[in-house]
Amino acid sequence: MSRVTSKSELSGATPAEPIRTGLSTETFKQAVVDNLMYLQARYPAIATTQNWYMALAHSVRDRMLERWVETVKAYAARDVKVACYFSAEFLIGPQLGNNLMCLGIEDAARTAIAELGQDLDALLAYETEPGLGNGGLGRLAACYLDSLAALELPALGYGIRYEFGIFDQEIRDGWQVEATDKWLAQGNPWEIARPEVGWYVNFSGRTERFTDGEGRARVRWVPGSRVKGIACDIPVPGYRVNNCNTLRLWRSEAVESFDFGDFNVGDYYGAVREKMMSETLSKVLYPNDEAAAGKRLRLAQQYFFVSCSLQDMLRLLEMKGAAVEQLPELFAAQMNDTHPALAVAELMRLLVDEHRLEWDKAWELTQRTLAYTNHTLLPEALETWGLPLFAELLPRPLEIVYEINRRFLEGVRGTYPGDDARVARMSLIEEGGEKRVRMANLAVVGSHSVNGVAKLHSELLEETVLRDFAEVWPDRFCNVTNGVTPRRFLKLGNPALASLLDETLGEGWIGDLARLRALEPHADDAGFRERWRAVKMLNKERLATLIRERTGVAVDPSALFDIQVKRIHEYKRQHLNVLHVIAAYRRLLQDPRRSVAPRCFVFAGKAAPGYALAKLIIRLINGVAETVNADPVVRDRIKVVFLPNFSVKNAQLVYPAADLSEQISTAGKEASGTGNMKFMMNGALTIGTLDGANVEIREEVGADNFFLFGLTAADVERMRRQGYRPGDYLDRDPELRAALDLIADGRFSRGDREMFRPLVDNLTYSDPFFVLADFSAYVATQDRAAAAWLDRDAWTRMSIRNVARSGKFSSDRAIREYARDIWHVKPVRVVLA
Ligand code: F58
Repeated sequence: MSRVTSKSELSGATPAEPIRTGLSTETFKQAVVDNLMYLQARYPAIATTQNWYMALAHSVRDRMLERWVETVKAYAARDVKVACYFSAEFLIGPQLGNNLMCLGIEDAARTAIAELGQDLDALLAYETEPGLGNGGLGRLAACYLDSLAALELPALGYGIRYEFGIFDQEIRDGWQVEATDKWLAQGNPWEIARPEVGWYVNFSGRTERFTDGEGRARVRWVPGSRVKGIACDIPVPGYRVNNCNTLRLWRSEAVESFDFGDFNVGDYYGAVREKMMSETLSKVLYPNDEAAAGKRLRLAQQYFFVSCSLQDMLRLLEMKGAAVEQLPELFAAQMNDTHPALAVAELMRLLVDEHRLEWDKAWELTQRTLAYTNHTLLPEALETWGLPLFAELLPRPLEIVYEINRRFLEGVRGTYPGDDARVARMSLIEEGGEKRVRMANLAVVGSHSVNGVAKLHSELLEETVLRDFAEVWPDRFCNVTNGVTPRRFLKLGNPALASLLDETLGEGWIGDLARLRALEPHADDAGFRERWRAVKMLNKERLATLIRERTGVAVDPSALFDIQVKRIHEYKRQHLNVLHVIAAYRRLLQDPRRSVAPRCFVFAGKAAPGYALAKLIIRLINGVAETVNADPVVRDRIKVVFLPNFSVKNAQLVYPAADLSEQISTAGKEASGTGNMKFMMNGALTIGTLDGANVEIREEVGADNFFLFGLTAADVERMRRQGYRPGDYLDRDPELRAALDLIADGRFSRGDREMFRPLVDNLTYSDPFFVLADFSAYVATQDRAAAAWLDRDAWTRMSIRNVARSGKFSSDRAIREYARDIWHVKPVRVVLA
């Protein structure tokens, strides 16, 4: 193969740029060709898309490495405090485009790739994303990593390197079918495995008390098995800064030496089995289910990643040359929900058993280091682990939980003598029936800070599930409203809007999203509104193409795009949306000449594989789509689409194309929502309930620019107490009755009257999420939205205003609050040599 060599390099006219870091087109081309050759033994004439993608990804990675290394050095300084984000999920999305954008080398790459006869967009589309999360919680973690790096804040993400991430969703005969996500099949160019950074994690076995050489009573954990965690690091470049943070994910591996005993006595297969079990630990991400199920492997995963991460933190502390007592001055660890809550017990174990600190000192350090973010109020989603399982898998951590609990409850009894009910509620152990460990209680007790993720959610937390704790420690509780990164969800996903903003506001707004407010006066400029609509149209055409490719359905980009994308769950009420679609369909059937603006209803989202009703809702959406899209009377006015396999990658195409954002959860159930923010930032108007961050979105944008409907959280609670009867609403509202009857009569299931019976019965007889109670208000508000859409200029003004007022929902704002109020970390500028 002949080397692509630049003329200047040959002539020696100018000093040659280093191939692995240079940014000129010639150098970049050479780098890509070198990476074809030296990583893959391929040459351009025979290279596949995979080969080109890998070669390009490695060329981009090479251009990040110096920043990465210098960042590690800068953060290793003795006086730099580092924030560690502990999360079982990081839904980071495709990396290539983001990294090109952060480094500011997209143009260089595009030109180089084009000159090599390839198309950058095709390579971007080719990339498989790491689906290492279920939904909002995992994506939030990824947005926060992005902001931490962009704000030059010293931070590390700690999590699990699942071999199989969230399942791939296929739709067959309208049903969701799950397929394994083989994201690593072609290799992952973004990670660097560090076999030299590994930690041992104990499981099972027993504990022993002994007296050490200094005469101190101590405990030793004699494990039944041990697993090794190997660090796999992924760089997290900050947008246009030198900081490049690290996402450190742990992969489990068998501990060779541990098996030797078996091996030596001839139990070779026993040793191999042990090895297989160890490697199973980080195999698969658990898809969220109706209830937090007592899965042994999941508990093992949680302990595994928490233990590796804490051991790693303590080692980094030592490398700073600091004493273990300085832990809270130099590290803050945020627990993303209760999945990492075992950190409370494990940090105590490491400090007491391994570092030989006194209990009280260790407890003080633990509490000052840890903080906890809650993401749900749903009682069934609060994690608990059965005691027998906990005791068998984690005997030493359980003893520590007991000791924490004993001391804690002693305090509670002191403050509230005789209040046994309170003690029972606050205990880390749930009694009655099978005993269980309550992870939220453990997290609250072991942290100095507890926050909810939107104002309303934080208030409800303090009034309901964590009320007793908020009463004892009011100062421990706070709110940090979620945010999303405008880099990925505005600039990368919506380049047309980003350029219009650059032109209108000047560059720099992306790092200071409050500056979007300056858009407001432009809403009065007819020419600007015209351009705004052109951007939206372009994005709708882009989504229409994707919809066509994935579903075969042709949608009209000039129709109102009404979109609901998120996990499928009863509380999120996709079925309320479907009922409105059916009502709109029926109205047209009854009055075919009725004039309505064409609307395209788009749905996407995965259902947990074990959540039958959620899967039935997907089936219903597809059934309605099949019927409506084929009906000659309505099909030019209503289209219904279920876009399969919602992911970060296709989300980036969805949000920019939306006119109307559906945020219709039962009030009091959605902790925050973050999709609502992504839609807003891309100029969609919201139809929604007073739930989660919707409340603050409405506050920012103003009541006139938000389609509000439905019961409040207080209404819902009151109705539940008084005994809610969904049948009353059916009797009162013929349109609702008719919509439900169409489902029951088999209109959307080719005449099959059984298929949707569980859903119809659920709504008719129990309706736990108040779908029927909110239906008429929802339909009336949808009618208001439809009327508003007809005045295109007024709609565009509202769209502009939504973007202008979206600054608050940048994850930069959220991260600044965490940094200032909870972690006390400060920016560190990274200087390149
Ligand atoms: C989500 N939780 C909340 N959990 O539902 C949403 O309101 C919020 O905006 C978001 O967190 C970020 O704060 C969520 O996504 C999960 O996916 C869990 C994963 C592990 C199993 C149980 C569900």
